[in-house]
Amino acid sequence: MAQLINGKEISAKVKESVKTETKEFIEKTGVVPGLAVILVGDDPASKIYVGNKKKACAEVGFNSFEHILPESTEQGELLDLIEKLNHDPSVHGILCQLPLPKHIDERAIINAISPKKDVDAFHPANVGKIMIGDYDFLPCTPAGVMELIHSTGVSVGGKKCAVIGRSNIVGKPMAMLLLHENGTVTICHSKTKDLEKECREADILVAAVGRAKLIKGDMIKEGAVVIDVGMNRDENGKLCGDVDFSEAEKRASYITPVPGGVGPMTIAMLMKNTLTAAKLSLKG
Ligand code: L34
Repeated sequence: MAQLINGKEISAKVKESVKTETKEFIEKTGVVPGLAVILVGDDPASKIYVGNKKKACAEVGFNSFEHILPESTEQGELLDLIEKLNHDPSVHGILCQLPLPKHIDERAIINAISPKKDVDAFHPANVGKIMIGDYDFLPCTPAGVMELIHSTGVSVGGKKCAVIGRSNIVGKPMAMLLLHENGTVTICHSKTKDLEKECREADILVAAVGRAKLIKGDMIKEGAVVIDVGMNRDENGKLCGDVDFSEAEKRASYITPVPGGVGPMTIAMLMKNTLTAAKLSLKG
């Protein structure tokens, strides 16, 4: 039976260390790190995630600035807000919760955020830096996954890693972070010929597709580390991941639950990035 990787507990430790460091930073500089979170529309899941981010800011001692805008918000209005936040000295991190309504060009919004305040690390300048391995921020979810893998004591070096999903937000940067730690990485996607085989060969499996219980128990290598990034609803409306947990835990050595796995880590890493952004702001 697999050992559970407790994302709640590990994220609490990360936040605790950010809190301690923040206190020292404020004492030394008088600057209180500030995070602006923009939410457009009323997607219920996004509301929960944004609410959790606001709560985490309070926990670690940051200022948080919430901008809740209606679904009908025009792209120009959103760009104006971002421009204002780019120039606001009390705001060190800017995050625009995705997905955005269809009439807004996500790429245009991401590109408008100052790379120094881009705590998601979605801006092309930051994506490029990550590719080279010389970066200020790592994207929150992949960085959180790396922390979860580290917590197991299993080293990535030389291991076969399969990343299922190739999004710009999770799959692609995830593969890059595993590569930085010398994993042999395969990225799988909807056109992959034999997903079962690719999964079964993986010592470390990261599922980030967004399809409930896509990864069955028999697709998992005996003793693999299984990280489930998925956030789906099952047939009963219950929160579940991309991995069929009850089957997978019989084969994996370590596995993350959903909820209580990757989700809380995403938020903890966002706190870490916001503190980094506040420090960067003093470097001019
Ligand atoms: N810009 N958009 C931007 N940055 C991000 O980093 C995100 N992401 C993803 C969606 N859009 C984004 C998040 O914040 C996913 N995500 C996220 C954040 C937090 C949680 C899940 C996803 C989370 O708190 N999950 C809880 C359960 C929450 C619930 O009850 O629904 C957990 O324990 O997994």
